[in-house]
This record gives sequence, C-alpha cells and structure tokens, in this order.
Amino acid sequence: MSAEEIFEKLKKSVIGGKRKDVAALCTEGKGAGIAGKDLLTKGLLPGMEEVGRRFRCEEFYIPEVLVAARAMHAGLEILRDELEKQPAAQVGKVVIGTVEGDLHDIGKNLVAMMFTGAGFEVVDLGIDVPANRFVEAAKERGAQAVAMSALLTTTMVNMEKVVAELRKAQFKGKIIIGGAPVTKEFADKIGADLYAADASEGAESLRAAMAAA
Ligand code: B12
Repeated sequence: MSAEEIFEKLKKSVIGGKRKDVAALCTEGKGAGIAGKDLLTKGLLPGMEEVGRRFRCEEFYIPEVLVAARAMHAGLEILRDELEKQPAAQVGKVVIGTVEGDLHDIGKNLVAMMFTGAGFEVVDLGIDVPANRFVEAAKERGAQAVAMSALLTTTMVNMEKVVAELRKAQFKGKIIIGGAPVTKEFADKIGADLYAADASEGAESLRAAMAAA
C-alpha cells in the first residue's frame, strides 16, 4: 500500500471506529518507514476532524464518537514510542491534566507525548482534574510547568481557577493552556503564561520559555 493509501484508510478507520484496523495500519505504516508524525497528521487527526464535523451536524452521536476516540487511542499507542523519543537532555518536569468537568483526553494525551518527546518529564493527572490537584501535584512533584487542556466552553473557565490557585500557592513555573475553544486572548485574560494551538507548537513554546527562564 502507498503512503497516501494508508493515510486515507487510517482516516476512514478512525471515522468508522475500527480500532484493530487503525492499530494494524499504524503498524504497517511504521514498518514501511512512514514517520509517526505523518501517520498522525495525515491519517489519524483528519479522521477525528471529520468525526467532529459529523457530530456537529448530528450525523454522529456520542456512541459513534466514543468508538472513534477509542480507535484514535489505539493508533496513538502504536505511535507513542516514536512521538516520545527523548532527546538527550531533560528540560524539566511538567504536570498535565484535563480540567474539572471535562472528559476529553485525546488532545491532552497527544500533548503529553509531544512534551515527553521534547525532553520533559510528564506527570499526567488524567481527566476531570480539580484545581487543588493541579496545585498539589505541582508542589509535591516539584514541577517547573503546569499544562491544562479543555475542550468545552463550559469547562475552559475552570482554567482561571487553577491559574489563581497556583499563583496563590506561589507556584513560580510556567502555565500553558490549550484545547479547541481556548485562545491566546483567553490565556492572557486569565493570566496563563503560554497558549498553543496544537501539541507540537505547545512543546516548542514551553521548551523555549523554559530555556529563557
Ligand atoms: C472525541 C470527542 C468526544 C469524546 C471524548 C473521548 C475522549 N476520550 O477524549 C466523548 C464522546 C466522550 C465526548 C463527550 C462530549 N462532548 Co465532545 N467531542 C469530541 C470531538 C469529536 C473530538 C475531540 C478530539 O479528541 N479531537 C482530536 C484532538 C487531537 O484534538 P484536541 O483535543 O482539540 O487537541 C488539539 C489542540 O486543541 C491542542 N490541545 C489540546 N489540549 C491542549 C493542552 C495544551 C497545554 C496545549 C498546548 C494544546 C492542547 O493540541 C491538540 C492537537 O495537537 C470534538 C469535536 C472537535 N472538533 O474538537 C467534540 C466536542 C469537543 N465535544 C463537544 C461536546 C458538546 C461534548 C459533550 C457535552 C456532548 C454531550 N452532549 O454529552 C460531552 C462532554 C463530556 C465531558 N464532560 O467532557 C463539543 C464542545 C462544544 C463546546 N465548544 O463546548 C465539540 C466541539 C463537538 C461539537 N462541535 O459540538 N466528546
């Protein structure tokens, strides 16, 4: 199969929630020497985008989205070792989580992988993480950065509380936020240090900010 065919099949398999096919295609692609980043950005992510479009148009409902998310995760697991390949030097420790009330974790997991690949040690708190857990984990683990993800307009507001509590607890590290509804303006408004639109940009800007600090 050509690379283009693999990308196309990957996209269709994510949309169809075909977990085993997604895993097999990622394995085949890797075996054929296709870069993990390409399998991600040309196959998996376009598939999830289409799922989002169909969900918006009410062609898809929660069950279809859930199986697609599961298929996406199966693909990410196959790509994990390549996306997380560490550079020689460690650049710091980052605590990451999806904010309270929010169960979306695909983007957060991708960001965690990219951070690992950029040389960060990642402490992943998972989903639906209340403000106090971000603060406790940052202090207990001695993190130099906190990263938050939100996919809902109703939960992104919880980021503001986390920023306020981190500042109150004298957290001196960087705070980076992201997720589909989040913007640079919002990050500025709530006092977060950094915003990035995607996982690789996030890893790059956090690395740059840490190097400058
Ligand atoms: C998959 C999905 C689900 C799955 C989640 C499964 C899982 N394990 O994650 C399930 C079915 C559970 C779900 C549930 C719901 N969902 Co939903 N879901 C989606 C969908 C289709 C895809 C999200 C996704 O994974 N995208 C792929 C990843 C890779 O992209 P991403 O998360 O955006 O991450 C990228 C960037 O944002 C960024 N990023 C993300 N986080 C961070 C963090 C940092 C620090 C940085 C730097 C960058 C960064 O990097 C990533 C890419 O590199 C979106 C549609 C969409 N277009 O986003 C709707 C969507 C987010 N969901 C939506 C809704 C409404 C819901 C529900 C309320 C539906 C319901 N009626 O119950 C529930 C809420 C559940 C809850 N409490 O959280 C709406 C949100 C609308 C809004 N603006 O508030 C969306 C936009 C769909 C829509 N158009 O209506 N959903």
